[in-house]
Amino acid sequence: MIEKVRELKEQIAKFEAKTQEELEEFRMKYISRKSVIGDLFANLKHVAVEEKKHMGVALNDLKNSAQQKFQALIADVNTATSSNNKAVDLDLTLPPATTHMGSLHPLTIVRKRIVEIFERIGFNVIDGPEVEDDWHNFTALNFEENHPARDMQDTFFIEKNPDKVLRTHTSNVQIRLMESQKPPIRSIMPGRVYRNEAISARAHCFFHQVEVLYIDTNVGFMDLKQTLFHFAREMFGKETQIRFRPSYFPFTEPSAEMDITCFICKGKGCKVCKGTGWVEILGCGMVDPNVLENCGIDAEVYTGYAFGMGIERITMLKYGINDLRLFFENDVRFLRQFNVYLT
Ligand code: 2NL
Repeated sequence: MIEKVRELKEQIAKFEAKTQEELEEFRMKYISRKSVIGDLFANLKHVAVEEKKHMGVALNDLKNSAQQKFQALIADVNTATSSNNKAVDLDLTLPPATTHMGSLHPLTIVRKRIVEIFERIGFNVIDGPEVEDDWHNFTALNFEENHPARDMQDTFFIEKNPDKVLRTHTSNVQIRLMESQKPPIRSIMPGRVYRNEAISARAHCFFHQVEVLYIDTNVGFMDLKQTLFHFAREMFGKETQIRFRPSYFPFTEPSAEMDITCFICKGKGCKVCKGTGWVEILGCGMVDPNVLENCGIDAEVYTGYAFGMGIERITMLKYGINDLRLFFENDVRFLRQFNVYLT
């Protein structure tokens, strides 16, 4: 029997396994209850008393080496099978797996571009409150007492404080700036504004605006025109032409609306420009002297221009978006399309 134990020990030491099947073979042969070692343990009762102790020790030793070998074989088989797979799957010449990048919201892309254009020619960005008092949102801007914009139908009022409204334009920031800072002023104010409107494809209860203000001595309409011409060419391309149509705003005099040649059809006439070859992009004018005086700026010494544009409108034109609601629903199928920074 001791000879048998020695023989088995040798077999176990020599055993090699590369597959799960070979591993199972080892288990059946040397580990399981019905293995040869199990049989030897069963035979122990027939062994003579004086040899029993010696045999028991030898069998236990055999059992332990079988167990240890089994663990080692498990490790061997694992590395053998996984390194086989790796050798097949691993192609170091492949490009890395794509990671999903987030994208900027289209309104953010356009706002950043507009701001960048004006920062480059010396304008600084100013921010201000979205909940504003009547003075900074209406009165200082030369809105008449009974102007329709002051109506509940058009403006959101704060219930607990009838003097407070959700600003209807970013001009409140300009008023605060002119009240607190002497000219020259060259600033750009991007921000969210609110109007009490029913939500549709063409209107929403909030949207985004950029307004620009320039106050100094000797600022004239030609400065306004040249700045806007520069802006139009930077924003919509070098070939872009501009034209002005007379308009009216309470806070500017004279006032105008600016059109650019349609950048889709290059002025030939298409759906975007409704066949006219021109699209309206902003309102502008020379700051009304009353507004300057309201802010403590001497209108005999200083003049200025201002203009404002809706970011949604510019974005819709630029990307051919036909429904305002898409901007605010955060549908990833819509947002995902803007993972390129278009200029
Ligand atoms: C538009 C037109 C405009 C202004 C905004 C302005 C501000 C001050 C004084 C004078 Cl403090 N003007 N802003 C001027 C002309 C037009 O916006 O269509 N916006 C979407």
